[in-house]
Amino acid sequence: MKLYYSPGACSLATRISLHEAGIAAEFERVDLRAKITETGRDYTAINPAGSVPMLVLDDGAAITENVAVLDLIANREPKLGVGGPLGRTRLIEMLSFLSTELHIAFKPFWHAAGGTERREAAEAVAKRLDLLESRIVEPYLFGSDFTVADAYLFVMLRWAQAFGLTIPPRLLNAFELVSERSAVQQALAEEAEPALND
Ligand SMILES: N[C@@H](CCC(=O)N[C@@H](CS)C(=O)NCC(=O)O)C(=O)O
Repeated sequence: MKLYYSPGACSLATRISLHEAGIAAEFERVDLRAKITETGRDYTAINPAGSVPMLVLDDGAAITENVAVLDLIANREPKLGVGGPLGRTRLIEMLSFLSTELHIAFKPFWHAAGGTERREAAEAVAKRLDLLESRIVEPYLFGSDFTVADAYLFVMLRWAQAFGLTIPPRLLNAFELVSERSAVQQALAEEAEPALND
C-alpha cells in the first residue's frame, strides 16, 4: 500500500499505526500548499480533496479521512483496536472526537491566526484536551494497550506543544510514553526531512 503524507501532519498518525501494525508501505510526500507530490504529480488529480492522509491499498482502493484510515489499520491489526463488544464503537467514538472536535480546533493555528481568533482557538483546544484528560483510562486512552487513537492523539499533542499550548498532566504522560515507542521514533525519523515549503 501507499500513504500520501505531509511531514508532521495528521498523516503521521497513519505512518505510526502502519509501523505499529508491521504493515509495509510506500510513502509519497505531498506539498499541501502547492498540491504537488514529491514525484511531481498534481495531488488534486489523485485526491480531489487535496488533503492527507490518503492510503492506497494494494488493490488500488483509495481510503481518505483519518477516522476511516485508522479504523482500517485497527481492523487489519486488532491489537491496535479496542476489545470487547463495544470496542469498535468506542474506537470510532474516540477517533471521531479527535477528528471533528480536537483536530479541527487547531485550524486557526495553521492559518497563523492572531489576536482574538488565536485566543478563542486556544480555548477551544484546551476545552477538548480537558475532556480527554477526564476520559483517558491511562496510561493510554483506553488503558494499558496502545491503539490507533493514541497515534492520532500523539500528533495533536505534538501540535499543542509546537503552538505553546498547555497539555494536561495525564495526557502529557501518555504523550511521553507514546513518544518512546520504537514505531513512533521510526516514523518521526522518517518524517524529519526538510518540508517542501521551507
Ligand atoms: N477530513 C480530513 C482532514 C484531514 C486534514 O485536515 N489534513 C490536513 C493535514 S493535517 C491537510 O491535508 N490540509 C491541507 C488541505 O486540506 O488542503 C481527515 O480527517 O482526514
